[in-house]
Parts: sequence; structure tokens; C-alpha cells
Amino acid sequence: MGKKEIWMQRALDLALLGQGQVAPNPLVGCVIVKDNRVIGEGWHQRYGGPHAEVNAVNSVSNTDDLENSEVYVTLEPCSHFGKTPPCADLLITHKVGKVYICNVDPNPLVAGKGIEKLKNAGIDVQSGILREKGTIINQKFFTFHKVKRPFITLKFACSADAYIAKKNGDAVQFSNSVSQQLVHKLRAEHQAILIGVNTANNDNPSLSTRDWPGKNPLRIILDPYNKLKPDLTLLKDENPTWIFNKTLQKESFGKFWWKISAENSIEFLQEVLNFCTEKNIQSILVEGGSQTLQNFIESNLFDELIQITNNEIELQEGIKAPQINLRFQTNKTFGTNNTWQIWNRLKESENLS
Ligand code: AOF
Ligand code: ZN
Repeated sequence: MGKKEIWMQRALDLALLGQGQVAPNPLVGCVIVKDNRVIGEGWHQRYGGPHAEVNAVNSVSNTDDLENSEVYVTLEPCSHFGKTPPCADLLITHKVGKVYICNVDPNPLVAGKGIEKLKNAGIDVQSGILREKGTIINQKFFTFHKVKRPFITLKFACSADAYIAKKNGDAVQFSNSVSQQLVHKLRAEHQAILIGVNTANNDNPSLSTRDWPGKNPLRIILDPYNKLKPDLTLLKDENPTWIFNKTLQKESFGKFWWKISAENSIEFLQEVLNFCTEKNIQSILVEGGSQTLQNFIESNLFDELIQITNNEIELQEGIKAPQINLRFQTNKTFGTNNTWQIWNRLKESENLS
């Protein structure tokens, strides 16, 4: 690996420090190098806050050193006036010598215009350094702009033989302290969590990130026929909730009921996603129940599926430690002729026997 890749790797590592705080913005890191020495570093720390380049420039003790320096930034510097002025202009003002970029910004507001601005100012620009790694850390942001819908993760916990509920439909507590932390981490990494109305009514979840640092995501409930119980935590706490249904449009104490017209449940789902795309919701974690998960699978509307099975290992006699198994699949695994099912014992006895 050459020096350029080593500095870019550092910038990628810095970018990751914004995890859970910057969505719907991408994770971005920046390293400024002069005479083979780091003179400044920064990353995008929170949504609405200064961009990575601004934080890196501000960290340089003598700004004269910026002249002819090399800037390593994981995303093309922006060219637009958003919540902050254009980063490309900032680098031009400080007369930096070279700009190395990992990924071009797919946001139509930027999309190559930042690079063009830098080049027009006579700055040498090279993009594509560690491109694949950058694509992975901002997978959600890139998927959103590429396929024009949120990045969708399906997640469920199940028994060792892959059933998610008991025969009578009752939920089973599969989580342990380790898997609960993992779920809260996953929640912090998505902008919204989506569940069906039955899961909301049966489990009365808060869908928060109590066990992991990061923002509490928006909660989305699919309730086509207004069956949601009125006294649920999701409707009473201070975090935002959107409820999608076929008849009702209202706002009450910061919770929104959005009316969607659709012929069937698959079309309903598609319309919900269209709405979320319009509102710049770039990632959704789907947490159940089985029918909701199945609808996403059958519509091929997902990017990742995470199946969690809990174990306990005996460290020594009488001392047990929680452990989890993850089965991780992408929609490519399923193919077009998809036979994959989310199993609950109710479904087995009613539909298949
Ligand atoms: C950069 N450096 O660190 C980030 C960039 O609303 P704003 O002003 O924060 O702009 C958000 C957009 O800017 C975002 O969608 C993406 O295109 C770009 N993010 N650009 O030069 C950064 N976070
Ligand atoms: Zn910027």
C-alpha cells in the first residue's frame, strides 16, 4: 500500500467516528498532510454541523501551512451552499496543492461539481483512492442515491430452529444482553425503524437506542386499518412516530398519521417507501412482525437480512455467558425465484399442514 492509501485509510477511520450522528448526511473524514506529516484532521461529527474539511482546516495550528498541502478527504468536497458554505471554496481560499478523494458525492447537488470547482481553480485532484472501502462505510447513503429508496435492513431474532413465534402466535423473548446491545447498535445506525401494527400492539416497544450511543431513530408503523391501540409508548413518548394508514391524516403531539392509497399490502409498502424517499429517510431497519418482514422479502425490497439466534456458552461449571449467532444475507442471496420464509409456528400449523 502506498502513502496515499495510508492517509486515506486514516481519513476513513476518522469518518467512522460520526457513526450514528450524521444521517442523512454521509460519514466523511479528512486528513491534511504537509511534508509527509499530518498537520490537520477532522470529520463530520453531527448532522447540521461543520463538514469534515472545515474541522480539519480549523485544526491546523498555522493556516499558512495549508498552502500547497495535500488534502485527503473521503467524499468529494461539496460545491453547494447547504447548512454550511461549500468546502471546495474553503480549500481553494487556502490554496491547497492537491486534493485526494475516495468517493465522488452522488448527491445531485454536488455530483462532480466540487471536483470541477477545484480543478478550475488549478488544484490537482485525484479521486478513487480506496473507493471500495468508502462505498462500504457509506453504503446507506450511496444506496439511497442510487436506487432512490431507503437502504432496508430486515432483522429478526428466532429460535435455533428458526421460528420467530410460538404456536399460538405469542412472541417469545429471544434476546439476551448481547443481542439487545447489537439491536440497539443497529437502531442507532438507521434513520428509521419500521414495524407492523400487530407487533406494536402486542409488544408495546419503545424502539429506542438505550443500550448504545446514538440518536433515537424515527419510528414507522404500518397500520392500514387503524388498529393501533391508543396508549402505546410509541404514541406517548417524546420521540417522533409516523403511522401509515389508508384513511387518516392528522398530527397529534408530534406523532403523524399519513394517509396512503394502495390496492394491496405490497403497493402500500411501496407507497410508504416512496414517501420516506421524498422525506430524505435514507435507511430503515425493519423489526417485524413476520408478515411485514415477509412482504419486504417478497417485494425484493431489502438490502440486508440479519437473523439473530441466541446461545449461551458455559465458560466453566456454573458460569454461563450470553452469545449470539448472526446469519447475514443480502437480497442477492435470495435471487428472483425466492422461496425464503419468515417462520412462525402459527403459520406452520395454519397454512402448511
Ligand atoms: C463535504 N464534507 O463532511 C460532508 C458532505 O446540509 P449540508 O450543508 O450539511 O450538506 C449535506 C450534503 O453535503 C450531503 O448530502 C452530502 O452531499 C455533502 N456532505 N460534504 O464536503 C462533509 N458531510
Ligand atoms: Zn462540505
